[in-house]
Order: sequence, then structure tokens, then C-alpha cells
Amino acid sequence: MYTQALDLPPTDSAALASAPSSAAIPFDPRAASGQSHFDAMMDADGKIEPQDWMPSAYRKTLVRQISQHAHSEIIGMQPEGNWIASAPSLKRKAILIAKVQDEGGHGLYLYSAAETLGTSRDQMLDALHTAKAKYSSIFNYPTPEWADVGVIGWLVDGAAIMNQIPLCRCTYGPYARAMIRICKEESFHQRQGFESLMTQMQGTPEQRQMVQNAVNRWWWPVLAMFGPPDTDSPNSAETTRWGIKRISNDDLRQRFVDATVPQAKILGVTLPDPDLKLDEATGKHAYGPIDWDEFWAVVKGKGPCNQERLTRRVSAHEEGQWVRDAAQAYAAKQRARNQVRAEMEAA
Ligand code: FAQ
Repeated sequence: MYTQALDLPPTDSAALASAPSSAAIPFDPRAASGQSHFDAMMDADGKIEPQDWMPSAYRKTLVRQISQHAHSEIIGMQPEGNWIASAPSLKRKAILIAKVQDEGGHGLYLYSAAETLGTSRDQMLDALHTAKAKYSSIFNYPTPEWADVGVIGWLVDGAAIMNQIPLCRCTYGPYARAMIRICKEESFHQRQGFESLMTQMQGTPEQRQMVQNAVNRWWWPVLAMFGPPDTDSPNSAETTRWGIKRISNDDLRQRFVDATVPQAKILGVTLPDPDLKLDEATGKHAYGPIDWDEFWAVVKGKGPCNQERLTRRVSAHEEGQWVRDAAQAYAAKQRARNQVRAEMEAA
């Protein structure tokens, strides 16, 4: 349903691989300043790699976006994770465990990509745990019923892919490469959500109503997830100029609505927007007003589950301290052993 084919060209991995890289435009420190190398890479729509010079504002905005993205994946494990113990069958439980584990993996790739910019994992986690860093608004909503899990797959993963496929072509190499794998997995997540909802829609009237209720709960927060309107998006100008953001918040939102309306019809649910209407001339759907006051309240920590999600995240981190201590003790032991071995070999 959502595949890399939704991207603008170049879309396939061969094209991505053939995009100019730092190696393709040799850097001669005598002839070119760091800035001119960076400018040349921007003009060629090439890739900036960790060892390349980059303007500090480019580095800063990447750390901001990539770390927020990583935090979103990690906090995003919770709404569905709540259902692992109560999934209705062994098959659904196994799928859900794998999906939540994938989201954790995405967070780890993204923290690793952000670390290449010189920010430590501890700094990023500290910012998350002290509520200084943002994470996606969407993960501050509750999942009271089983259908919420399917709707997260269908709509939240669907929105995430729409936003993330263009990031596979962003100018920062480690972020772009991480996104290629993440998008493949998110695409699978979206399909499993849709398939789960399809099954529920073939069930009892109560099950169909449960799906409809979940769609009603998630539709508007998912539209807001794409970020503020373009006219109110302070980061867009710079990130677009630097080839980090390729498609604007509003354009992605519109593409998502246009892709989702036919899927809702197939599923047999109603999207909760009386203003939703196809414009035959443009092929685009008009939709009703998004509640931006609610969005900003959620972003500022006042959503229905902000407190709960952050508290749980902090306690999971604290409870995992012994694992980090054990890993470090083991690494220290290995280092000491290797040193003794090296000394014995040298003697
Ligand atoms: N929530 O100037 P803009 C997923 C903030 S992953 C909270 O437009 P920008 C996988 C924004 O940070 C979902 N804050 O910002 C999954 C900025 O504040 P700042 C996450 C938001 O960066 C699925 C301010 O508003 N995806 O779902 C939000 O140009 C299922 C002004 O906004 C990514 O992070 C929001 N929704 O555009 C996991 C993708 N929107 O930082 C589990 C990468 C905006 O100046 C289960 N990120 N803000 O203090 C992006 O593409 C961009 O950062 C945007 C925002 C598009 C999110």
C-alpha cells in the first residue's frame, strides 16, 4: 500500500546509491573551504557524511530532528506495548511483539545516526527524560481497545511512512541510510494494521463499532502529527534549503488524506470529518479544520498521556541500569584480559 514508490525520484536504492557522495566530489582542503564543499554538495543534492565540515546550524537542526525522531520511536513502543499481554490470539501477540521490537530498533538506528553528529546517547536521553526534548504528539493518546492497535498500524504507521520516505533522500548520509530500512519495516507495520482491522470488520457489529470508535479517536491526532501548517512551521525554510525536508508538512498531510480515503472505503469505516470532500478537478480532498490548540497543548506536555508515557520511560531506563552496568563490567573485563594476553605475547 505504502511503498517507496510514493517517493519523488530518485526512488529506488540504485538511484539512491548513485546520488553524488562526498567521495564523488573530492575535497581539496587547499582549494575549497569547508563551506564551499558543503555548498557544492547541497547544489549537487549529494550526501554530507559525519567527517565532512558542516555549518553548525545544519548539525544542530539534524540533532534536533533525528533525536526527536528517535524519542518518538522509543516512546511509540508504549501505546501498542500495553496490548501485548492482552492480544486476542497467539498470532496477533507474536506480530505485536515483533512490531514493538522493530520500533525499538528504529529508535536505536536513529540514536546512532544522531551520535555521528557529536551528541552522546546520554545527552539525548537526558533531554527526553527531563522533558526538554520533544517527541511526536501522536504517542500521547490512549489505546483503550484492541482496535486502537490496528488503527495505529494503519493510520499512524501510514502517516509515519508518508513523512519518512522523503527522508530516505535527505542530505545527511547516516540519517538517509537509516530511513531506508526503517521505511521498509514501517510499510509492513502499516499493512499488518490494515489486515488486522479488515479481520475485525468482518466480525460482529460490536467489533465493527470498536474499529469505528478507534478511527474516530485517531483521525485528527494523526493529521496533526505531520506538524503545524506550513505558514506556522519555523524550521521548514532552513531544512528545505538543506535538503532535509523534501515535502512540506501540509503537502504530506494532503497526500496522506488522499491515500487514506479509498482505504477507509475498502475497510468500511467512516472518517470523522463532515467536510471531507473530493475535488474532482484536482483529485485532492478538502478536509475540515485541525484543532491546533489541542496539538500545541499535547506538544507542551498537556496531552492525555504525556505524564504517564514519560514516567514509564524514565522508570524503564532506571530499571535497565543493571543491564548497562553489566555490559560495561563485561567490556572492562574483556579489555583487561586482552591486555594481559597482549603483554604475555610481547614478553
Ligand atoms: N509532535 O517547524 P516545524 C513514528 C514541533 S515516528 C511534536 O514544522 P519540523 C513511527 C517541531 O519539532 C513519528 N512536536 O518542525 C512509529 C518544532 O519544534 P522544535 C515521528 C512536533 O522539524 C509508528 C515545532 O513543532 N516522526 O510514528 C510535531 O520542520 C507507530 C515547529 O514545527 C518523525 O520524527 C509533532 N507531531 O517538522 C512508532 C519524522 N510536529 O523542534 C511507533 C522526522 C512538529 O523547533 C508506532 N521528523 N513539532 O522545538 C520530521 O519530519 C519533522 O521533524 C516534523 C516536524 C515533520 C515532525
